Amino acid sequence: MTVIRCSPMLSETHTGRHPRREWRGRAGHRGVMTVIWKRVAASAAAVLVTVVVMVLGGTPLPAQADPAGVFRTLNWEAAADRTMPASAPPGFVKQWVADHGAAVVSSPVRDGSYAARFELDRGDPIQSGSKRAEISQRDEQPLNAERWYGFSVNLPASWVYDVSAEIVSQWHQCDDCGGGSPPLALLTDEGHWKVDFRGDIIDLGPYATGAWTDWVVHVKWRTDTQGMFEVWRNGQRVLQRSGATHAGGPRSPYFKFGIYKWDWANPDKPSTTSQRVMFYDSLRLGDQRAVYADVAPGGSGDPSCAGTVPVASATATTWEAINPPAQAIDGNFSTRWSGQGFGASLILDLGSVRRVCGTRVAWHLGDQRWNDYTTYTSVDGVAYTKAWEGRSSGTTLGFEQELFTTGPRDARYVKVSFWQNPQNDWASITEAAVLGS
Ligand SMILES: [Ca+2]
Ligand SMILES: [Ca+2]
Repeated sequence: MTVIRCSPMLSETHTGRHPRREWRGRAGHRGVMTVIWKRVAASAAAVLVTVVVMVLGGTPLPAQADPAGVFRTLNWEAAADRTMPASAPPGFVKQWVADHGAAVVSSPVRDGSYAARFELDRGDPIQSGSKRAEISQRDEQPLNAERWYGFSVNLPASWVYDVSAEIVSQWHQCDDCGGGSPPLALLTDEGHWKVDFRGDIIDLGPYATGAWTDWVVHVKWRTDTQGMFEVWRNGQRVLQRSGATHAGGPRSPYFKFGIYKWDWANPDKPSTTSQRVMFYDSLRLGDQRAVYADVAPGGSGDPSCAGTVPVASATATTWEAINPPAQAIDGNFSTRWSGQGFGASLILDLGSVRRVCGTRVAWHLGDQRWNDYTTYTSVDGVAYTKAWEGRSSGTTLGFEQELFTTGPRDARYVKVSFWQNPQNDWASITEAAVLGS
């Protein structure tokens, strides 16, 4: 790894663009007083700005994971969403013809009292050029969107093996983006779950019928190397890719779900079934502020990774006096731990050995700069084992959740080690939490 070492800053407390210049070339008492006065004035200005923002309705940062990152929940529990078969729920587009195409049912359900039922018959009329019974997002997704999609699918016993495939969720390129197959799709084919990622068919193994299968898909829609996507099935991450996630266009792909069986539009295509029925529930759509647990069906996902584990205390390998490690676990996103240098580490003590599966870390200035870091765990506080490594997004002040690459493990201590950011050599974490059970 190439480490970019920037000019060290004396402190992160004052975030002037070139703080060292304030200190240099100002010899003597008068110069120091000028500096102090400027800093007092800057602090007062910052407080004033904060007060003005709050008075004008600016929302202080949340004390917990930001539920505002979920911009749409569709689980058919709200009466206004029980619109089928006449129309799609508010904000979505209807893509079925026959009345049996989409309906609201009370059994089976993944959550609450209602779910959606989709039915596609081989003899159904053509809809949008093929055989489908789908609910679609509008084709108005912003360019370079980061999105979380959580949903649950129930394939009944009638979902028998067929040589002809079906898509049950797809991410469709924008309508003026050149056509072709969708860049990402979840499908059933020959008795297996499969993901089609830009023509690469990834087999996820046999599907189960008569049960809910929970899915979480996280995508950074990009046409350059900054893209990525990852997929969880029933709480376990089963797929992760990085790089471009779609071919281009003025907008990001839009989400569709239901049943799409293109072979049925061609009478010459072999298929041994004539009807498909499936159930769908617990859809949550999140943006870049969301984390896994915000959209996971049932709000849980992996039962061993159901929520945050209380942190008993925090320490660090280094810190500046006014930003001690305890401020990384005080529930306040406006206070932080700041430690200087390559490898500066925050250590969270859970008080006893727990089953842990990931971290949530919120970075100071996290919406302006990324941070490279590694997460380690330890049972005894002496021997640490790497659990995850990577880079924060640089796009949010809220929590960013990362699940351990190797899955849940037992640990009492979780260490977050900072390596670099593009601005300076300070590790500054406003809040950190541990996921587990
Ligand atoms: Ca429901
Ligand atoms: Ca804090």
